[in-house]
Amino acid sequence: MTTTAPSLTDLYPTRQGAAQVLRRGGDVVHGRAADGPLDQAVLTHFAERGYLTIDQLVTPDELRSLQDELRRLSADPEVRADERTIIEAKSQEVRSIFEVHRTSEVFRRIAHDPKVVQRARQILGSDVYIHQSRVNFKPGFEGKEFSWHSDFETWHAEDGMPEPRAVSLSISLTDNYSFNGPLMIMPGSHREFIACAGATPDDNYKTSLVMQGAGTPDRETLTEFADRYGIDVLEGRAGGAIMFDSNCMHASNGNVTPFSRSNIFIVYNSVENACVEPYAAPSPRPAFLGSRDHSPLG
Ligand code: 6CS
Ligand code: FE
Repeated sequence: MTTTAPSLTDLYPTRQGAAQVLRRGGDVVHGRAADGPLDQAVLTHFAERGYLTIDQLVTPDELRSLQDELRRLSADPEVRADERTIIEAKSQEVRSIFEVHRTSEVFRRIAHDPKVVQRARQILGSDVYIHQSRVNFKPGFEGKEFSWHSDFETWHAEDGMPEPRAVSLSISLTDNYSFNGPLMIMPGSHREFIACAGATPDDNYKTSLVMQGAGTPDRETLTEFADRYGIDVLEGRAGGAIMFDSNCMHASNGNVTPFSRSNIFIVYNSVENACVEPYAAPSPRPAFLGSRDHSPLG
C-alpha cells in the first residue's frame, strides 16, 4: 500500500482565474489485487476508465430494508425540514438527503459494511473515513438533472480535499434504465483535472446542491472531453453498485419517466488525504457535506 503525505501546496488550483485543464497527478488505484476483493482486471479497469460496476452488491433482503428506509425518510416531515435535506426548486419534491450514514441506522450499517469498506480501502490503499453520504431520489416525472462536474473539484475548492484520493460508491435502490436518469461517466476523464473559472460565492452550497453553478466546466471543454472520452451510461438493476474515482467527469439527466431513479451515495476518503482548509472558498462547508471526523472506519 502506498502512503503519501497530504500535499500542503495547491496542486489543483481552481476557481482562481481562467479555466484550464491540468494532468491529474498521483495514482488512481493505490492498493493491489492481494489487498481485497477486487481482482487485477477490475483494478486495471478502474485505473483506466475511472469506475467499476458490481452487479449485485447487496442481498434482496438488504435491498428491501434500504428501500423501506428511503421511503420512511422521504415521508418524515422532520427530515424534510432538516437543513441536510435538499428540496427540488420547482416540484418541491425531496432531491437529496445528506449525512444518512449518521442519521439512519440502516444506511450507517451498509456504509460500514466490510464488503464496502474493504473495496474502498483497496482502491485508496489505506484506511478510509466517510467524507460524505447522501441519498438521491430523482423521483419519477420530476427528478431533475445533475450537470457535468467533477466531485473532486468541489471537494477540493470547498471542503479542502488535497488530492483526488477518494472514491464514491453509488448503490442503486431502484432499477437504473437508459431512460430514467442513470449516472453517466466520461471514461478516462478522471486523469485530467478541469480547473474552473470564477470564484466560489459565500454559502455556495445553499444553491449548488439544487443546481451547481461554480465548478461546472465550460461547454467548449466539455465538448472536447466528450469527443475524446465518450460517455458511458451506467444502467443496472436495483442492488447493483458503481464505484467511481472522485475526479470522474459525470452527470445524470432528468427523469420524465414514471420510474424513479434512487441511490445511496457514500464517499470514502483516504485518511492520508484528510481535508484541510478550503482551497477556493471563503469558509468550509457544513460537516454534513464534508465530514470533519477523519477517524478511520474499523
Ligand atoms: O457538492 C457536493 O459535494 C455534491 N454535489 C454533487 C453534484 N455531486 C457530489 C456531491 O454529492
Ligand atoms: Fe457528483
